[in-house]
Amino acid sequence: MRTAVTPGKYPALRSNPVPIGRAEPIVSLQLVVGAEARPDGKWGCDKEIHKEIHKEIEMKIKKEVSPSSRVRRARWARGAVCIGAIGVCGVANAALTCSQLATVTSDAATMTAADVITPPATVGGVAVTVPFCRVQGTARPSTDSEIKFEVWLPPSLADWTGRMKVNGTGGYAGATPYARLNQDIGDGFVTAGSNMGHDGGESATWTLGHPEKVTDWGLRAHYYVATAAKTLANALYDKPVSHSYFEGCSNGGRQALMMAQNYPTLFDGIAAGAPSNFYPDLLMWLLWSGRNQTPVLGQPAVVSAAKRTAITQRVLQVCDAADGLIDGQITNPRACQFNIDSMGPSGDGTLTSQELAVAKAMYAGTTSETGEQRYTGAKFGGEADWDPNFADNGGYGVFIGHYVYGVNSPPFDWRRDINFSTVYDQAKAALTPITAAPSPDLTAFKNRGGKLIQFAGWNDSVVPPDGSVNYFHALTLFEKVRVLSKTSIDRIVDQLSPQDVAAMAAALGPRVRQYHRLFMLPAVAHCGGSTGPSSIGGGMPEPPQAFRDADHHVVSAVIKWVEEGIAPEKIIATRFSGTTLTLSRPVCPYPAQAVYNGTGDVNSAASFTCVAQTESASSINAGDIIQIKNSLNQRALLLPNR
Ligand SMILES: [Ca+2]
Repeated sequence: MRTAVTPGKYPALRSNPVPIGRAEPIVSLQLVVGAEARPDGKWGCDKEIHKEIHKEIEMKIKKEVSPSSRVRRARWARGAVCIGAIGVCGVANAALTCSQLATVTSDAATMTAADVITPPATVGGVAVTVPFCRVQGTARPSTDSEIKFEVWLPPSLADWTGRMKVNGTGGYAGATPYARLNQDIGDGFVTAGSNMGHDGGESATWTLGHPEKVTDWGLRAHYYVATAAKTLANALYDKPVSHSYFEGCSNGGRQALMMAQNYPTLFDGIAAGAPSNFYPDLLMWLLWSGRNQTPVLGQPAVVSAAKRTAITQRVLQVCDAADGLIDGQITNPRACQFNIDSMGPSGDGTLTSQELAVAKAMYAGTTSETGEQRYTGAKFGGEADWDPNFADNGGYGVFIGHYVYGVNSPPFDWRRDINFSTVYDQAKAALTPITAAPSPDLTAFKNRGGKLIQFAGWNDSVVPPDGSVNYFHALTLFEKVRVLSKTSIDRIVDQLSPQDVAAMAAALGPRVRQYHRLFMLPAVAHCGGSTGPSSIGGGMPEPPQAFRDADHHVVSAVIKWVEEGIAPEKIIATRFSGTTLTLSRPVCPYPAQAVYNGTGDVNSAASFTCVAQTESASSINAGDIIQIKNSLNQRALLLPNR
């Protein structure tokens, strides 16, 4: 079954399509200016002149709108911060009308329409409820790019909170998230979203022969969307955006971490849900779990839905009470010890040997043909939420065929051609530069006051939740090693032990929680679903408006953190039947856990308290160490901004 790709079968393996390490615009500018300024007229850089010019540039940069933005630095230096055909350069000095926004240009983007929308009206299939200015535009950072975006702006300065938000999208995107824009505009945001550079949806056919479109989707689309949104807001209100936010779940969560790592000046607050930030590894996990669960396309899954539910029920019998309350939730699945063999042929026979093997593969995580573990897997308790068809429905294998191997005929048949050794390595090498956001180096983001709320469901089998926990661990370890030499860091990472991880979580977790807080949701699947309370927004289900506050809603919480300096000590996750609240439960900054007070309604958050926990070395397994190393070893993967 584990057929390796025949050597040479797909010779069109792509070389790295992204010019990593190309000069930043400001660097190029300095060199050019320095060269032109040499008194002897010769081509080359005079060191002293270069220094003087550098100083002058830096002084002028400080007066720019976003002084920390390298992109704006370069644009200022080119004299190119202009607003459209009316020729307003630099900071806008006169507010434009909505319709005049059609004349605005921003970095690589032009506007295609700008209209006042007045309800009742339907936009993108969504019935809008408040008047606003709708701007449509297209960004083309490459000749093959077509990033179609929308920016919705409150009609007047008085209606605007001063906030801007860009909304990420899951999967392969391909459509503007209109419902999210509609909610945001009602909440007074300047709000934006895009197709991320293609209209192809989940089929992945749009990727074949279009590496620039893949780069738009994977890396840079939101840079242009955010830049356009800021420029438009400035033009409409004659006032810059006060605070910028980003939210997204799944691939939107990956984009969220991509923003924090690679575009640290764009956003002040970020909500990152179930992030697929170890993207190439995640892609391989989806194929691993897909092929194990459904080895033959079109045939039923090996482990039926009824059997998956039976496993979860058995796991709950063993692990539900460990948190002090039998309620169908396992507060910390990492502490759950369950012997799946007890359900196999050597146990009570609930599972056949084939079914048992699939369950074990899901828990084990991606494993190479020689038995080397490569990525973590699903947690105990989430079996009923396993999705045997996710890989087929998402076009992930097709993506590898198209992008990594550049083939359509013969097609890359992922069930037949995938392996978790060479293909894994080739796909990771090709995809990392434009899709992965693994670096724990958030220095630039946190130094300018950025705040990041990360969250995930423990029952998520699409993006294994250990990835979020281990990114937190990588952040704590990076706090320890950040000042050391590369050689020293490499040695520490190479020798990393569970004891190191646990020790740093205890010692430096508080420092990380000054800018990053992780909330793990029990009995919640991928960006929602399952039986637990999951309405926290940010790409998870949105609670009703009355619950859209900093206590219940991650985006509202990150806003409060940024604007008032008050960090969330808990998020009260909610669950509704229609509009009726049926369940609420606090989730706590990891590794703290919500503990039942012993009295009171178990369905009410008021009956629970966040209690600090100590991360135990025994809960950190080999797969965790792989992920943490994966993050730390890619600490320098801070890509060119554009
Ligand atoms: Ca429980």
